[in-house]
Amino acid sequence: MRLSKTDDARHPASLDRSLVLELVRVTERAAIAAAGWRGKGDEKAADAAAVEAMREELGRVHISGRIVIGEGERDEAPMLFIGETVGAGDGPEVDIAVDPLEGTTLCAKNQPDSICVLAMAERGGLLNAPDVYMQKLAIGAGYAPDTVDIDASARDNIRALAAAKGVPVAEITVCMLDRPRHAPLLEDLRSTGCAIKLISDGDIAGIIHAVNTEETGIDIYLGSGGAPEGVLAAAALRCIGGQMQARLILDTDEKRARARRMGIEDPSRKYSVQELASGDVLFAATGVTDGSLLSGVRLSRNTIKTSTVVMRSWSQTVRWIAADHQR
Ligand code: VTB
Repeated sequence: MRLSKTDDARHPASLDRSLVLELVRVTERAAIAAAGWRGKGDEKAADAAAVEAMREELGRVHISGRIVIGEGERDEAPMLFIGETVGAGDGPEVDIAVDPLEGTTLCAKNQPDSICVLAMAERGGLLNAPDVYMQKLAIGAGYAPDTVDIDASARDNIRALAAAKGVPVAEITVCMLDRPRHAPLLEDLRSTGCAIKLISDGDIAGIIHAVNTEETGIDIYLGSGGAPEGVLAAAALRCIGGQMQARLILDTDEKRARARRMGIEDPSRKYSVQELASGDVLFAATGVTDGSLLSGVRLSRNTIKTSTVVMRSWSQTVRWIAADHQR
């Protein structure tokens, strides 16, 4: 992954850098637990295994953690619910966003790109997003800030991006979730002649790929997906660069009220990467099934191999960690 130093790096390094390795242990443990459920057709069991392992391993980390993005509200999730206190309780106060098993369906069907994800920030650093849809747009670093805009039509954005990149529109590749709700967006994009990579799940990886164009060939991520996944993707982008714009889709009174309870005053606010994840941020993801970002967990008779990426916003270091665990 190409590093792109940005001004972001110049905030104080408030999170102890040794936490980087602690986070790797957490997502590794979750991935190993979920791997036992690959291809078993049971999404709930796979998710529960990842949640339980992640929570247990987090309990060993010397932090006073608070879950701000998790498995849901306290009454609907037994563990890693929003507001839950996690960690050993003897360290810095941090906020944590988790997606213990991103792509539960992918895992249950043993399809590519199921990953375990966690981000950590200083207290107040992560948007407390309700579990609603979020409109998302992401492009790589190196474009002027006003090149594309979430409020412009997809067609205009693709044309502007192609012009800024200096290529014909036909050479622009968009990544988006393959969903019926995206039919109008798809039609608009098709009219431009651009290429579209449709993914069945996993838009955290989709957004990371969109800013990593040289390796993936993907120029832009567009469409709506989960808001929690949007905050996690922004945490990664704080570490690797790239632009993102997002807006919560609060289309009912109930959703607006829920967002208000979580501190969101303006329901139509447009968020930048920095507004989704600010200050010092760490991000870790371990592969469960083989994917375009990470290899999946390899179980053999004596060892378990895991593959993790861990990033730190302050230094913009991206580490790829291949681990052999003794069974
Ligand atoms: C995405 C994607 C997830 O949900 O956010 C998506 O990242 C959004 O919800 O992997 P819909 O499935 O309702 O479109 C997932 O696909 C599954 O949680």
